[in-house]
Amino acid sequence: MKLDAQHLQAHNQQAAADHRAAFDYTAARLTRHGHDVPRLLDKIAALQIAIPSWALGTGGTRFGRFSGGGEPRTLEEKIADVGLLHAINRGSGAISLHIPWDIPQDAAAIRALAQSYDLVFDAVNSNTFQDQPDQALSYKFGSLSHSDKAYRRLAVQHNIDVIRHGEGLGSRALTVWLSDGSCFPGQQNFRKAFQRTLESLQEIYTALPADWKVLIEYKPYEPNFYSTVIQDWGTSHLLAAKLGKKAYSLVDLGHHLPNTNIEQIVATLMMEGKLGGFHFNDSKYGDDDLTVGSIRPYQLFLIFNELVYGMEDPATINPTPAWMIDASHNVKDPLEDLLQSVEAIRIAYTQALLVNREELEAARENNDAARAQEILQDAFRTDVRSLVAEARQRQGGALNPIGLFRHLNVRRQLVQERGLKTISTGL
Ligand code: AOS
Ligand code: ZN
Ligand code: ZN
Ligand code: ZN
Repeated sequence: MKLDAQHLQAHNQQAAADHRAAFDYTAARLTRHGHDVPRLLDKIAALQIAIPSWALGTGGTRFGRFSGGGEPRTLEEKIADVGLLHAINRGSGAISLHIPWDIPQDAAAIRALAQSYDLVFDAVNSNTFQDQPDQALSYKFGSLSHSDKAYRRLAVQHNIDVIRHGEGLGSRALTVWLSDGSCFPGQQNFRKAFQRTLESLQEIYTALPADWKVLIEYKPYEPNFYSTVIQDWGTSHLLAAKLGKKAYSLVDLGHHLPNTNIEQIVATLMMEGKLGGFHFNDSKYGDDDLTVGSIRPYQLFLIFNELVYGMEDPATINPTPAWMIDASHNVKDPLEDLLQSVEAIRIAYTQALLVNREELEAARENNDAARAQEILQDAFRTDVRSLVAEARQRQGGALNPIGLFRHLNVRRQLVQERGLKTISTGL
C-alpha cells in the first residue's frame, strides 16, 4: 500500500494545535539558552536510519514464532514496507539487506523500486551462520574460521558474492557477523581460529571495491556458548586495524555483557577513526533485540552523547557511521516497533545535540562531577519530542507516526493484500 499524502496532512491538521504549543514552548526555551533551533531541525531531519530487511516480519525466538499476518513475502514487499515507514516518519530512508534471505534477482529493477520510495541501500549483510539448502559443506563447526580450508573458501566466496549483489544495488558496505566459536573448553584453538578468520577476511577485503567498507560486528556469545571468535570490540578492532583503512568495527548495542560501558567503547573507536557502523536495539539481559529505547533510554542518550562529540569534534577522523536498526521480536507489530525505534534514536540524538559541550569540558577540567551531571541531565530531561515531530513534519512526514499508522489501519490493509498466514523470507 502507498501512503495517501492528503490523508497524512489531514491527520497532521488534527494534531496541529497541540503540537504548535509544545514546539513553541521548547523552541523558545532552547533559543533563550543559546541554541540555534532551525539548525537543530536540519540536523534531526538529516539523520536517516537503515531498516533491516529481517525486521519486517515477526522475529520470534528459538522457541517459536507467532506470525502477525500481512508480513512481506518478497524483497519487493519488504521494500514497500520500508517505503511506507519512510513516508510516515521521513527518517528511515535506507534498507539493509541480508543475503541470501533477500537475493535481488534483478538488481537494476530492485534499485529502481527502492528509488521510487526514496530509499537507498545501506550495508549488505552476509550469512555464514546458517547452511543453505543446497550447500555442499556445513558451517556447523565454523565458517571464516573453520579448521578446513575448503569450508573457509566457501564462506569467503559467499561474502564476495554478497559484495557483488551490493554493488548492483548501490550499497557501499559489507557487514560481517560470524557465529564462529566453540561450545566447550578445549574445542577450539583460540589463536588458530583468530588467524584463520583474519586470513579469510583479508581475502574478502581484497575483493572490496575502492569506495567500500567492511564492518566487523562482534558479540560475546550465542549461538556458541563457550567462546566466540570475534567476541568483543577489542577483537573486532584488532581485525579492522590489521585489515586496513576500509575495515571498521560495528557496534551492536545488544552484543555486550551486562553493564558494559558501551559509550566508552564508542568514544575509543571514534578516537581511532574505526567506528564504521551501528546496530541499534535495546536489551535487559543479552542480545534481546528489543525496541530501541524501550529499556535503557539514558544509556542510549549517553551513547549518542559520545557519537555527537565524535562527529562534531573538528579534529575527528571517524567517518559518519552507518546507522542501522537490528531489532525484531515476537509481540509487537513489526512496523510499529520500527517506528518506535526510529523515534527513540532521533530523540536521543536530539538530546545529545543539546549538551553544552564547552560547559561540560569546563566542568571536567575543574573535576566538577556534580556540574557535569547537571549538564548531561539537563539535556536528557529536555522533552524534545516536539522538535523531532516538527523536523518530521517539515520533511512531509506525520506528526504522530504510530497514530497515523493505526488511523490508516495499515496492518489490516496489509493482511488484506498479503493474507494472514505470511512467512517472510529470513528468520
Ligand atoms: C546477530 O546477533 C547479529 O546481531 C547480526 O547483525 C545478524 O546478522 C542479524 O541480526 C541478522 O540475523
Ligand atoms: Zn547486529
Ligand atoms: Zn545480535
Ligand atoms: Zn541483534
